[in-house]
Amino acid sequence: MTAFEARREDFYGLEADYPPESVQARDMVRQWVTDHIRPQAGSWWLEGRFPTHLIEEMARLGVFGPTLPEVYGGSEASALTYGLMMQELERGDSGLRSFASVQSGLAMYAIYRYGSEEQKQTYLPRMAAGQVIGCFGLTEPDAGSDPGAMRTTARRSDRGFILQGAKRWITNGTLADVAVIWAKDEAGIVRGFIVPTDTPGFTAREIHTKASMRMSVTAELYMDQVEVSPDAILPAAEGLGAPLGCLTQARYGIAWGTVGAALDCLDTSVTYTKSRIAFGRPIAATQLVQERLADMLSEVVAMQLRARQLARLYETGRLRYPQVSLAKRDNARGALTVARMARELLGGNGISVDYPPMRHLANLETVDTYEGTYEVHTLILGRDLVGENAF
Ligand code: TGC
Ligand code: FAD
Repeated sequence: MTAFEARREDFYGLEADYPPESVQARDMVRQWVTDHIRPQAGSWWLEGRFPTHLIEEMARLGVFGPTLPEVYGGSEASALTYGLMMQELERGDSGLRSFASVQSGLAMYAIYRYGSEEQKQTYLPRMAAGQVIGCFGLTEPDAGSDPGAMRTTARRSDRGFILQGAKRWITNGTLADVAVIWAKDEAGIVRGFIVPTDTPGFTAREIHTKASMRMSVTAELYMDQVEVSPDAILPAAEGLGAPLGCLTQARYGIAWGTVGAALDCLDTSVTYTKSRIAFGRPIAATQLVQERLADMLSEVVAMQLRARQLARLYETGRLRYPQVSLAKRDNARGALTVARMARELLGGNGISVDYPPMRHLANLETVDTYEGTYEVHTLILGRDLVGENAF
């Protein structure tokens, strides 16, 4: 890395406080993404294909459940290390980070936080190894921002529980071996279930119409009288707070991941504008282009500071979910702003997947929406400020 590159990557010198193991994990993931993802990302994105052949390599990098105890296949990594891993995956493509976020922050975390000891031992080590893929079914066709309005039901049967309903926009839905499904019981209380996706009555159908997040598999799930055994229920999950607790983990990963997408856009813009000649000189030597680059840097630094402080709060047990909402909301929006500026600076080339900004820009439209839209996080912050629920 040249001195110029190092400066824009870490303009405020945050890395000086990073422990060596965090830097090492970040660099390892970054190198892997450079070697295995970047060269193909544009074509996989156009084809609408997730590189499933790389799942086991991702597992070897340790990006699935890294913060979990070793006994469950984790490496007891810090929140900072986890964040930096997500940053490097999303530098490659938001779909790659999404795959890891859903596997780790949503599916594995749900089992770790709300599962029985037997469920943890059965699933977590194999999920960390990439041998079992998970998905997380909360959103429904008619319940997205307001998951409390879900219609999927779980009623007791002689042999366990019967699930009935549909989920929509489920990342990894057709790749998953197990789905963590959220459903209301007879009393209307939200419960979580680990559902093997080969259970009779369970169908996953891929959504092929996406113009965003194309390197990620997204699906609809249908459950028609799906009967699961009594030990499929997550015993410690009772009420909407349980799935929302999982969202806090994934939103934390997004706060970091978006920094990676923004850094990639900034890097691409600097390199491109230094070599692109117009009116007899590099466009980087014009004032308007430099202003644009400075604006991008300013946004990136603000995003990095939010993510870094979030890691500190997490590691010291002081993290409150509205703080995560602020970082998710503003980092997703910040990355979108940076990607849009990068796309403009690349002119006509900016709309081609031969360069990353348009791909990041399109992906970030999803990132801005999923895990709580900009408006939802605004209202979470409003409620935190004034104590009034305005949803
Ligand atoms: P509300 O009354 O606010 O909350 C019910 C209970 O849950 C608690 N809680 C949370 N706990 C932990 N983390 C959070 N983020 C929490 N948010 C709320 C809350 O304290 C309460 O506990 P208790 O003990 O008092 O009962 O419930 P509400 O129905 O008013 O919900 C409001 C709202 C809008 C905040 C919530 O429903 C929401 O966050 N909506 C957005 C839905 C969303 O983000 N869906 C994401 C689906 S998953 C996904 O998109 C995966 S993308 C793939 C990837 O990550 O890459
Ligand atoms: P809606 O809730 O219908 O919102 C539509 C618009 O109305 C938004 O702009 C919203 O901000 C606004 N709005 C809603 N309520 C209010 C209000 N009170 N005040 C002001 N504005 C409001 N979900 C999962 O469960 N698992 C997954 O793995 C998953 N992966 C996803 C992958 C992709 C590619 C996408 C696109 C989505 C994914 N989601 C997943 C779903 C995602 O979380 C939802 O799309 C998101 O929460 C928004 O819900 P919705 O699409 O139903 O929009």
